[in-house]
Amino acid sequence: MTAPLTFAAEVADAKALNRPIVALESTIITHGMPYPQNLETAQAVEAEIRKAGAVPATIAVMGGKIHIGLEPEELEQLAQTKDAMKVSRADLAVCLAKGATGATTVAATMICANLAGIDVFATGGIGGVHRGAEDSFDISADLLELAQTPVSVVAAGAKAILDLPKTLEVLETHGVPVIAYGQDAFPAFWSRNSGLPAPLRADSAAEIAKSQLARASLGLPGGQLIANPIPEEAEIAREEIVPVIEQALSEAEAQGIAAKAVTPFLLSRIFELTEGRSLEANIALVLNNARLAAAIAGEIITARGA
Ligand code: PSU
Ligand code: MN
Repeated sequence: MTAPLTFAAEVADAKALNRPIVALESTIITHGMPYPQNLETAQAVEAEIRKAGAVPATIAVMGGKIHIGLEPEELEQLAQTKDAMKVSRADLAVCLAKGATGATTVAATMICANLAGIDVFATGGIGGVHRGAEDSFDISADLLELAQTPVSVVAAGAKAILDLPKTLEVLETHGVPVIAYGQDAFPAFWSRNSGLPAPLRADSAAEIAKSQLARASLGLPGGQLIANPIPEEAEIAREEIVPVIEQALSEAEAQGIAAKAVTPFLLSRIFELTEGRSLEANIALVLNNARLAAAIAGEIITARGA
């Protein structure tokens, strides 16, 4: 049995013409942002990728198929689906078997992108090691996916709702290159600087493309995490965001929120508590990541042709 992939027309054309393609996840749409901003953001991100000379492929599971790229009406439908499954590596096959609608996380989107021959993926933030993981064992499958699936993921670092030092440690243990773009510090989503140094740094899309290809040539499995800092004008100061994060975390604990529900709960509380300010920043950083991902996808094609 081959993987049940179905390609949007635009993505099928791009593949046939060997044009750069950027994969996009869908959990950010169904579980990461409220409607209608989720739809507006998804559309804006796709437009940004086209403007940068690449083709967007938003990935989701619908009707027993993995969709590589959504037609405009499919995207609208997904953005309004209230009961979409949050699909990570563990859930993908079950979601397909059920014929359910599933929104793919970073981990599942990497798997699907790789099956579709797409090398680069843009998102907002990745999952990581949750605070208190020493008791809860809550470590996102995103980290282990980066260690085994050859896709470069462009994100704005990880949110400070996570334990960032432990997240970096787990990535290092599993041999995942964590590469800050254009600076030495590891960015922390809403803030450009987490206060932690990034293990690696790159200053051009071409260099990032070359290191992804070099990894493959060495027979090393896995991808790369490209940590792209939020644009300066969109940044939220740490003093402003840290107390909000602390409040959301203590509410989650008090309400006994666990497992897959933790990240969506924290995201929606932080949006409410900042009255949309966190959402604006979130949108700005995703657009910024889309631009860099498009450039990397273009450079990979150039490097392969050379
Ligand atoms: N972090 C964010 N926004 C998101 C997510 C994480 O800042 O939307 C989503 C992504 O889809 C990510 C997933 O892959 O949550 C991680 O969930 P978990 O921690 O349950 O693996
Ligand atoms: Mn988790």
